[in-house]
Amino acid sequence: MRFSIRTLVAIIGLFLTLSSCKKTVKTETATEVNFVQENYTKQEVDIEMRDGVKLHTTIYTPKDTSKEYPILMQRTPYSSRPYGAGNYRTQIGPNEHLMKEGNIIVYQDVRGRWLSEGHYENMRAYIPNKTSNEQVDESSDTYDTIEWLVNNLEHNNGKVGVWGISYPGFYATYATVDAHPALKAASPQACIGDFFFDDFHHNGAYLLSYFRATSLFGTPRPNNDQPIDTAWYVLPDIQTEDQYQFFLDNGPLKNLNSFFEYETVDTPTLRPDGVTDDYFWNELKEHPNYDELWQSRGIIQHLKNVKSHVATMIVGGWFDAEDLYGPLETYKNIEKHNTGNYNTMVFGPWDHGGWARKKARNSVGNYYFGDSISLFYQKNIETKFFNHFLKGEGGQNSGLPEAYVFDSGKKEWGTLDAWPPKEAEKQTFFLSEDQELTQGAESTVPLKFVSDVKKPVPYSEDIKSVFTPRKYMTDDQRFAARRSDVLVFETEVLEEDLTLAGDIMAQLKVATTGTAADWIVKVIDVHPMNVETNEEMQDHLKLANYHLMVRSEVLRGRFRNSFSKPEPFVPNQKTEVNIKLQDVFHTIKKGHKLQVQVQSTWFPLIDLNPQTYVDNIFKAEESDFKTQTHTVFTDSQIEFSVLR
Ligand code: PG9
Repeated sequence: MRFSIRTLVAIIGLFLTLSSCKKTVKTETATEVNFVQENYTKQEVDIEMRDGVKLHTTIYTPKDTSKEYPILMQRTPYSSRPYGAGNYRTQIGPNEHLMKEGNIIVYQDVRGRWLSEGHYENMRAYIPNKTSNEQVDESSDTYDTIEWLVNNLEHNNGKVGVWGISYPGFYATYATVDAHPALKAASPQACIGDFFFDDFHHNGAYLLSYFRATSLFGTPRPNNDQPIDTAWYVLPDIQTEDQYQFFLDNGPLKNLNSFFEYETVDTPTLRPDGVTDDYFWNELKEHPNYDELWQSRGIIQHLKNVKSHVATMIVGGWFDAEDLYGPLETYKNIEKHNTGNYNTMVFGPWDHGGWARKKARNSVGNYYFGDSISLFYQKNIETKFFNHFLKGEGGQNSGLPEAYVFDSGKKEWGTLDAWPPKEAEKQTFFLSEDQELTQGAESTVPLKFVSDVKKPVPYSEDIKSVFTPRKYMTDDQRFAARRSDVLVFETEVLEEDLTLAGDIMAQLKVATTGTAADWIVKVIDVHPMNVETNEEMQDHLKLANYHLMVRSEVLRGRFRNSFSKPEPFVPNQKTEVNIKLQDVFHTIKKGHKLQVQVQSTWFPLIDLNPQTYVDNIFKAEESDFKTQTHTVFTDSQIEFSVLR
């Protein structure tokens, strides 16, 4: 039997999907005693929403029916599987404690995904002031689901909690909007806030490193969007582990369109006007600016009226490469717009979803933070939160602080009564000549570097094909510091601890010979030359002089004044570019140095800026990409929030 190349690629892609799919669900293995199957019954129901669409819902109920239980629900685009009466997950609920002590645990395929009916929309827009049953969104779907559960499930105590990490975290946030009265506790974790600042974009720069995840969210379901119990999408197979070289050789983004012409769905492949068969790729490439499509789908703007019967605990990781904007902005906006609500945050030294893992040694990439940090969180924070509001007396006295935040420099938990801390003060450093970071600016000197589009600055030294970026957030930055197209500024060896607590604002004064440029700022903790290396460290690296990236961010220069109205640079004109870097809680310890790096390419984490202004980079031509000379002036400064 001969397979066409395309079919072969599809088969390989399907294998990769199954093996690398981000949200694998642990199901029962022959030897493993399945606690869930031993102690829970499972039922699957299709719950009808107000517009008649049915959402597939899997319900695990404790076999011990001598008492009543709260309902803990996760709504997900990643499937409520395994499907079928005899198939059970081996882990259910937010953590093992809540699974073992007994709760009713519910998973639901969101509208348009897997076995649920309807059409999927990424980050479906909220409809305020609904006037008909045809006006539905994730808020109304959650409301209708909770209404059915509390009225139809035996042994439920009438109280509901929601939780979720990442996209499921977004649905948990959504549940708090026009919340059902039975909803008493919500824990959005690494929750997406807005796809223009989380995941697929950072301040308008497209994350090319997310390329392989596109088809998971944009491939139309076959048979005209019918419910399906197996993965219908194929992750693009670029057939190499060297993503840097692949994307550099690929050239302009428009050369990627061919990956999004699907033969497997009943629609023609490339339509005449260049529209591909992936509706999410079409949205990405047709909407390069922060326009109505993205604005309408951000959830942060709708957190102005969270009912006080919903307690919220927002969880995130300081080194989360995917969703950092979301959890921070979700916590801050609930706090800002809803006085009197129980709203708290937990931020630890984790990557994306790290707090849910059970590994004793907690590290991110090369960097070790300590033992059992996530296990401590699961037992003493997350379980305590849900039990207080779903089984206990509820109310403000949960025994938990407003902000449970881990200092990633001191490597210890802090419990604060506000975030950012009220006592934090602004401290400004200048990007000075001689690669110095100084407290004052003597003169204004232009520091120039050539930004070569044929040799962009790698975002990582690793040769690895990622589904989404992750490890780079704590990667060593010496490889970049030693490049001529990366400007480096650092303090002397600190004579006392410097605790950074809150956001960071880079106020750059720049110029370019071109008419377009990206600006990347990295904040780095330079370790002493004589420290012991930890076991997680890659062989070619040592902790001695390790340049730990503590925070990084990009701003696509065209959006410096507005994310909706992009502007070119005027060649060689000194221009202000302000970049907000997400919050940190990190002590640069005595004996370490604080370093700042500035660069203009970060490849292929983000796509390449042509460095000549075009309306839409997704449609740029090869000829638009030009090497330019950029300048950073030494009256540029970086403002930290510092806790004395
Ligand atoms: N926020 C993560 C993600 C979204 C979209 C594509 C890839 C990753 C997540 O849901 O894990």
